[in-house]
Amino acid sequence: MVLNRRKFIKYSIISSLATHSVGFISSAYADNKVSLSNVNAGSDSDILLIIDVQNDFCPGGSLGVKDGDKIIKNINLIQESFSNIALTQDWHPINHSSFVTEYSDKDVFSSIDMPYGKQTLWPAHCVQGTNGADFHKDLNTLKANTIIRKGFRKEIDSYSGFFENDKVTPTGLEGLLKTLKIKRVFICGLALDFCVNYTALDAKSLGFETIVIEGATLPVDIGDSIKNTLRGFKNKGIHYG
Ligand code: VGL
Ligand code: ZN
Repeated sequence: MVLNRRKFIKYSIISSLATHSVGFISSAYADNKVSLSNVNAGSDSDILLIIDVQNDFCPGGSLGVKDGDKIIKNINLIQESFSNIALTQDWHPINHSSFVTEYSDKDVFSSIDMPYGKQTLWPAHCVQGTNGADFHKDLNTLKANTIIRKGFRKEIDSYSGFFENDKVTPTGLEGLLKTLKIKRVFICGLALDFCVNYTALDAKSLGFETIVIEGATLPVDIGDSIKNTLRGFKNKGIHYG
């Protein structure tokens, strides 16, 4: 029965990871904060998107997010409340054009002009079929409806779970959500300032109510990436808390 599957996300679950979130976020952007204690998440029109919880984005990985593995416990707890869950998996060919290793004269984290716009150059990461591309062993992957892979075309990167970085090549996630009659999209995972950010921006512009779960995401933190992400959430009406 639908009613029995609806559960409340207890704020205690979310706040248990507060020490791992980025300190200034809550005070600087207090007005778009949401208290998940009031959000009755988990109805059939809600989905939880778990972005890129893969070994290369966790400590020890080639693009490791500090404490990235510490959010996994929280993500697993949150999953218990949802009947719809989709995982994304960054899935690059070994010679992907976003890898700094493809260029002899470029620095890591510098950017280059691609036909679709500016592209940050990353250390090689999430190479198809490698351990770095696998989901972290602690992540519960059993409940997910589906796994969306992205970034598998050599010439184009993909941060968002919905569209590649050209903003037009779809991953298929939009179609899935529309078919499932999803209204609200809850987003967690790695990294807050890149793939979580672009997934949230696309979710919102596609018309979904969009909530990024603060206690279940962490940033890579390059330049002003965190500040820009949070400003964008605020400007676009993406809930963050
Ligand atoms: C990501 C950089 C490159 C992410 C993926 O998951 O945030 N960041 N590829
Ligand atoms: Zn990538």
